[in-house]
Amino acid sequence: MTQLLQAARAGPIEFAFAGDPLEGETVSGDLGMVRPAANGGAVIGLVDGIGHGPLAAEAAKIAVITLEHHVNATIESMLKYCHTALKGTRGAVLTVAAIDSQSGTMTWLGVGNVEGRLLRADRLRSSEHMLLAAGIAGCGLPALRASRIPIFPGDVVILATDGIDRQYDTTGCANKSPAYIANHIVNRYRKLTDDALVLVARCCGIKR
Ligand SMILES: [Mn+2]
Repeated sequence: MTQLLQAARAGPIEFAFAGDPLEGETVSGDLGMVRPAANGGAVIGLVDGIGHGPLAAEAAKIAVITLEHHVNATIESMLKYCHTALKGTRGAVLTVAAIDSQSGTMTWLGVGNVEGRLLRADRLRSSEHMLLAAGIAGCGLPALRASRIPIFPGDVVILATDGIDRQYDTTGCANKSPAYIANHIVNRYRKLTDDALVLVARCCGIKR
C-alpha cells in the first residue's frame, strides 16, 4: 500500500514524499532529503541505492546524510562528495536540485536515472525534463555539469526513482498540493518490481 511519507515546508518550498519499498522488503533503498539553504533557498534530493533491501538502503542513507551535510555546496560538489562517501558500498543513483528563491532559478543534475521534471504553474510555459548523466555514485562518476533554469511562483519540481513508470502523466496536477501529486503518481504509476519514491516540491516563495 502506498504511503504518504511526509508533507511539510522548508524555506521557499512546500513538499511531499510518497512511496514504499518493494513488496517483501522491510526497508526501502529509495530515500530523499529536503533542506533549507543558507541563501534562503532549498535543496532537494532523491536517491536510489542500487538494487533493493538493506544494502541498498544503507547506500541511500549514506548519500542522503552526505547531501544534508553539504547543502550549501554546488550541485556538482554535492554529487562528488556522495561519490566519495559511497565508495565501498553498492553505490547509488541520485538527483539533486537547488532552488534559489533570490534569483528565481533552479540548478539541477542527476547521476543515473532518478528522473526530474518541472511542471509549470503557468500552462503557457512548457514543462521541462532534467538532463541525466550516466553513471553510479560510488562506482563511476561522469563529468558533471548542472543546468540552471528560471523558475516562477507555483512551479512544481518532481523527482521520481525508476520504481515509477517513466510515462507518468501529471495532467491536471499543476495546481494541486504536493501531497496530492505525490500520491497520484505513486498510486497510478508505481511498478511492482522495485522500491518506489516520489518527491514533489512546489516553489512558493520565489521572488519575481
Ligand atoms: Mn530502483
